[in-house]
Amino acid sequence: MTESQIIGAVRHAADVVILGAGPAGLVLGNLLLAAGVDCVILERATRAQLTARSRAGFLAANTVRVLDRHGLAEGLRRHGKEHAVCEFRTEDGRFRLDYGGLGLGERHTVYPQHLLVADLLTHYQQAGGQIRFGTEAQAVADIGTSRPRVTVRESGGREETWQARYVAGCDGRHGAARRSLPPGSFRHHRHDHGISWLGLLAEAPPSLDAVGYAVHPQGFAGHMARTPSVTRYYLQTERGSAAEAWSEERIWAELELRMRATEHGPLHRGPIVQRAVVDLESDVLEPLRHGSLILAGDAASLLSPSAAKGANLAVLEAELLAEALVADLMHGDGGGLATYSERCLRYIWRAQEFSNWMVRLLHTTPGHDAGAPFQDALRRSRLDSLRTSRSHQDWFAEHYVGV
Ligand code: RFL
Repeated sequence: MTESQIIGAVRHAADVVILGAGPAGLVLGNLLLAAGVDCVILERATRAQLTARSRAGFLAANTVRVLDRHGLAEGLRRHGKEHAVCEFRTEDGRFRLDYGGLGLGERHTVYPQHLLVADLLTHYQQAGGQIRFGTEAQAVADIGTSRPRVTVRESGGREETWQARYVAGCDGRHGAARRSLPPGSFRHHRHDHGISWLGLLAEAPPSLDAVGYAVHPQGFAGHMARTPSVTRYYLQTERGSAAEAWSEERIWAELELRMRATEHGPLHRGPIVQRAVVDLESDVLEPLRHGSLILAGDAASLLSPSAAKGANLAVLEAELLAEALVADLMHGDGGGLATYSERCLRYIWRAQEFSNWMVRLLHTTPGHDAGAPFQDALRRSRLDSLRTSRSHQDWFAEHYVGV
């Protein structure tokens, strides 16, 4: 039986079927629509779920430029806040880096991902874009042909089939696009950092005017502003521990200890409104294109959240993919699609390298590891170099804000 027979009769068609309405899928959808390409977005979640999902917040200067270029930056221009300082708190004291004045002189814009997703969605729908919510892609078949098909299950349980010229897999790490790649047709580079974070959202104003990175013998703690009344915190936690095992009192006590609040100032406490354990893992799929199925965003590569790169790469890749698809479908020029994977992988590996460096900068090595004292001495030296060396600071700033 061929793949087509398994899937059954075609019900719908679009030139480009986009799986997933995260930053990657929505930027791609908006750009294709603006260029007159017939496309549809298939999204598993409901609109309400999608626009309530808090995740990223730090948008790189390049991300803002991409969104600006295509008229998609109105919300973040109006409500986002520029940000350019980070503060390290370690056993050797505290230092701040005004990264906006270092390296290429670029800054972040802090704008919560769910607000960006809501803006992109509104823009897409107001421009007449097709999107199906509550529609879960099951599999993509016939990717070796110019008529790939996507089977979907609608929220009522009904199965349908979409036919396309290209399928853009923007459905994240656990999506149907990755599952549909033929075994043996790609390399899956994977790295588990062996570290877990308890990711928290507190209904409390930021406690410092900088991103806070605290390195402590008890483990890492992080502080990142989201809005004037909401702050994201991270606490390194034992692998396998449950988010619910932490009482609010214990969370604040641990944050204050690791961030050395008695020395550097108190934290603004408030109710913890979201919590989830994140295992720090990274992966890259190579190549990103398999015939008529092309990956972008987290579906292409997962980054540990240590350097806040995932959403930024997703936007960059979506722009590259949109340009390549428009050139192919509107002008018969397949050159961009032929080089898409190679071009994205250069950005992806640089972001992976920096994120990996950040993981090693921010975490003490577990005590039971025989090499722990040596690794910890290296980490302290790395932080010292970052505190004192202007060229190291320039390097950091360029990679921290850039993609
Ligand atoms: P998304 O945003 O996960 O969107 C994928 C969409 O696909 C849908 N989906 C499906 N739809 C149809 N059929 C299926 N079979 C489907 N399977 C999934 C999902 O419902 C979803 O709507 O992927 P995309 O577009 O590639 O964007 C990636 C970013 O969301 C991600 O990299 C960032 O959130 C990572 N990240 C951060 N990145 C930054 O650049 N800056 C940050 O400050 C930052 N902070 C973070 C983060 C990730 C975090 N988590 C989730 C660990 C903070 C956290 C806590």
